[in-house]
Amino acid sequence: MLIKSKRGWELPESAVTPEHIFLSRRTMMAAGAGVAAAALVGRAEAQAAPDPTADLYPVRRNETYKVERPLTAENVAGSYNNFYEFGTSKHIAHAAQALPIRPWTVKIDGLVEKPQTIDIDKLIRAMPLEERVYRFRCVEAWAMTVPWTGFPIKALMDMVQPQGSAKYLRFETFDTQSWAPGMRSPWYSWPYVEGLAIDEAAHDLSILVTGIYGKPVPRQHGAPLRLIVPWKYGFKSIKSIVRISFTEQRPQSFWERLQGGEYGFWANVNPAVAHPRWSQATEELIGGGGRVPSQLFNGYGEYVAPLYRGRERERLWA
Ligand SMILES: Nc1nc2c(c(=O)[nH]1)N[C@H]1C(S)=C(S)[C@@H](COP(=O)(O)O)O[C@H]1N2
Ligand SMILES: [Mo]
Repeated sequence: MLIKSKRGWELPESAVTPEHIFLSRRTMMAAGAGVAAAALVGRAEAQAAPDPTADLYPVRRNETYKVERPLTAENVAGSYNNFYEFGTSKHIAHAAQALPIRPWTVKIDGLVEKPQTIDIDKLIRAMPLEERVYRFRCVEAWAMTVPWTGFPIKALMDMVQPQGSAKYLRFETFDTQSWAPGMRSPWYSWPYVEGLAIDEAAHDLSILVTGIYGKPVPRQHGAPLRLIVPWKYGFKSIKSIVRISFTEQRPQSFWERLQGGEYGFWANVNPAVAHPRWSQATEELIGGGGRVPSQLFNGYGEYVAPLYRGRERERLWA
């Protein structure tokens, strides 16, 4: 159900938002004005500090995973975002500047030999950073091609040493904060949570991102640490992570909990399996690249299809 809006690649929000949420937004907007003033003050403070990891960029590009598409323009990718903590529109980049990204710690706990709470700068400097150009496909049928900087989750797993009983990783975003106005919405169950099976997480394509376009990742893209799993729909790629837990039980993710009929745990890209409300056969390249066919596993099937052998009875495709 795609309707042309002013910019051809933008979906009308009513097409991609569960209806009760779309309707409630009008009510929420009335409450939003007071927060804006407080957020302005926070934003000025947050922006003042230089990024303490800026000296690390740009880093060497790993050319293993080739992408045939041109890169999406940096300003296009950086101004068309999904980050519901800051609101349900695509234009949250300005509001997201209120996110304080230092000091920042990541708690790694659960079924690991070396649980720890690690300072973000210590973590970034300890990990093997590289640049990866990946296709990125949102479940809403838009796509971009972006040079991420990050490190394989496998490197973090080697640091904390998962126990044999660990079967899943559960990722969590920061919890409710006054400077994140979207979190005042009663429709969602915060914080944002996502999960991966441990073999998916250990795959070389799965990275924790610290940068983009050869610079530290900006707040609207999920600073200072976000997940990228390029063969899955974009909602799996959780932003601004504060906690990673190794679990035996499969975690329930944010969208799965809200709307399980439309968004499942595995969420692998498959053009042949339609979303209940729209086709996934094609995708719009944001920034004017036109509409192109979508690809099974977003084009990464040669690398990741083996992960799903023996899992055929699961609901693998979002
Ligand atoms: N914490 C958090 N992570 C999130 C989201 C969100 O709303 N909150 N949106 C997801 C969705 S639906 C997409 S498509 C991508 C968008 O990433 P980008 O804005 O960097 O392109 O972030 C994902 N990670
Ligand atoms: Mo998305």
